[in-house]
Amino acid sequence: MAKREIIVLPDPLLRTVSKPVKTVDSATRKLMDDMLETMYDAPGIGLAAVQIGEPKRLVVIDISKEGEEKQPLFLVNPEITWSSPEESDYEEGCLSIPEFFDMVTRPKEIKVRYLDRQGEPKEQHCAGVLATCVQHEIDHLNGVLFIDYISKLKRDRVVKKFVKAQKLQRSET
Ligand code: GNR
Ligand code: NI
Repeated sequence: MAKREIIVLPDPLLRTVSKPVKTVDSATRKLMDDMLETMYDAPGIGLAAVQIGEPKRLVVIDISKEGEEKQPLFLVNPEITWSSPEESDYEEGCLSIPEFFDMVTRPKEIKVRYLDRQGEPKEQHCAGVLATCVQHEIDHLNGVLFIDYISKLKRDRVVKKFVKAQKLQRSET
C-alpha cells in the first residue's frame, strides 16, 4: 500500500464526473488499498478515488471508532437505489476542503448498490453516519461537494479562501 496526496479546493478535478470501473481487477484493488491507507493516515472516514487524482467510481469508507476493530468498506460503481423521505442534519467536513465544517441536510437512510472488492454485486441499507458518508462520497464521483448544499455566501467565502491560499503557495515556489 502507498499513501497518496489528497487534492484540495480549487483543483478542477474535484468538479469532474468520475468514470465507471469496467473490471474489478488487481489494479483496482491496489488503488483502493492506496485510498484506504491515505484515508486512515489523514485521518478520515471516507475517500473517493478522485480525491487522490484518479477520476474513477471507487469509494472507501471506514466509520469504526479509534480502538475498535477496523471495518473497511470498498464500493465500486456505487449507486443509491432508495433514499428515505426523512432527512437528518450532520456537521460535515471534507479532506479536500481542510478545516471547514458546516451542517448539511440529507436523506436519513439510503440503500446503496455496488460491486465489492471481489467484484460481487451487493446492496446495503445505510443509516446514521454511514448514510451521510456514502452520500458525501457518491457526490464526489459526480463532481459535487458538500459546500454545494450551504448558502452561496458561505460557499463563495470558503472557495475564495482556498484560491487565495493556492496563489500564495504558488508565489512561494
Ligand atoms: O473524514 C470525513 N469526515 C466526514 C464527516 C462528515 C461527513 C462526511 C465526511 S467524509 C470526510 C472525508 C472526505 O472528505 N471524504 O470525501
Ligand atoms: Ni469529501
